Amino acid sequence: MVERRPDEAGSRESRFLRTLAGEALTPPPIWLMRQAGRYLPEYRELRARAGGFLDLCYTPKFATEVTLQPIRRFDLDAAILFSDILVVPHALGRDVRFVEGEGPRLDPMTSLADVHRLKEAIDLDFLAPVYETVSRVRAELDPSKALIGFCGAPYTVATYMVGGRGGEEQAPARLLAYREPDTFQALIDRLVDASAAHLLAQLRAGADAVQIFDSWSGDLPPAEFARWSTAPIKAVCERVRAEVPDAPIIAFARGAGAKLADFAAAVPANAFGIATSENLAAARRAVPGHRALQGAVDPIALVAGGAALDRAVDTVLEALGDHPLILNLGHGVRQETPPEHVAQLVARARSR
Ligand code: 1CP
Repeated sequence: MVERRPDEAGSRESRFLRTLAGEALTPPPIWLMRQAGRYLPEYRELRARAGGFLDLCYTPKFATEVTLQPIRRFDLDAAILFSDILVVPHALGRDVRFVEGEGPRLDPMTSLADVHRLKEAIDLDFLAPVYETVSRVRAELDPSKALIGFCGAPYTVATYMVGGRGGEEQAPARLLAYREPDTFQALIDRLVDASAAHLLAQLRAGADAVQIFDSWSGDLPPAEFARWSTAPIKAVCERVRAEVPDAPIIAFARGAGAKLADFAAAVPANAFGIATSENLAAARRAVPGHRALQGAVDPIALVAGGAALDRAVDTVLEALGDHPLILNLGHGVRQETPPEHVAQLVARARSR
């Protein structure tokens, strides 16, 4: 059992953590998925000095700095650890590379033998620099601001491990799940263990909350979604809560749509992420009670800026403003986003 600093949320008066505890605040706390990254000139400068993307992730001095850059610039309510969902397969012994201008590449896994070749348990020593980054960020961050740790959901991480890369509907993983469900289940089971251990290590190092990103499960038909997205995410939450009973958790099954109600009924998270394409009123009905919603400004409206961005912010605040809400995007900040537009989003949300 982990010791949590007793009056953590209260003493820090973190508006983000109060919202995860079920309070509806005006204005809502704000952070943005992919708030650190290439759209920021200070990120590009540091990235060039660090070498590769993984060097940046595994060098605490650099990763700490990159995590804090958007907080300094925009006064957001939460920082998210600068890392990637693919550090988990890396720490299970897979080869992970990031190809400049293209994205992640892994050696595709095709058989049960490949699953058996994974490390028995995630190598937390290998990821020690990540946890050191968490501790450094927490020490440097203002007490009123929260630090979010994260992992990819087992399904989304499995799609990269099986396909070797992102791509069209993540078809290789879906094909394996239909053809050899036992093989795919064995991989998912390994990832449930590894993801829970990785989230717990981040919480122990000082993360205030954790988010589970399921970026690709929204495409699945309902029965497959229940098996490969809902059940493993529920299992990860239960493993985490068995060790840290009050761990604040955000679950983001991007594009869950009409599947969100069943997902939220099964998954014991404090908040649910809402993608750009979702109907906000329906999302609100799907998550009853005091559990929070997080989203869902269109990242392309953030690129556009101006009156379109103001309208996009207002639409979310009008639909969800009296519900516990964490204002965010429906997906990550895009590289072509002018940084001033992030400042505009924050100002608009805080002016109401
Ligand atoms: O400089 C660069 O070239 C790196 C681009 C980059 C960045 C900034 C990648 C490669 N990852 C990240 C950071 C990252 N990734 C964070 C850090 C914190 C923040 O939000 O600011 C987080 C939370 C992620 C999570 C992540 N990685 C997801 C889930 C969320 C999502 O975007 O759907 C996924 C699917 C990945 C895989 C990945 N890593 C990087 C890229 C370009 C991708 C997507 C590849 C694809 O399109 O399939």
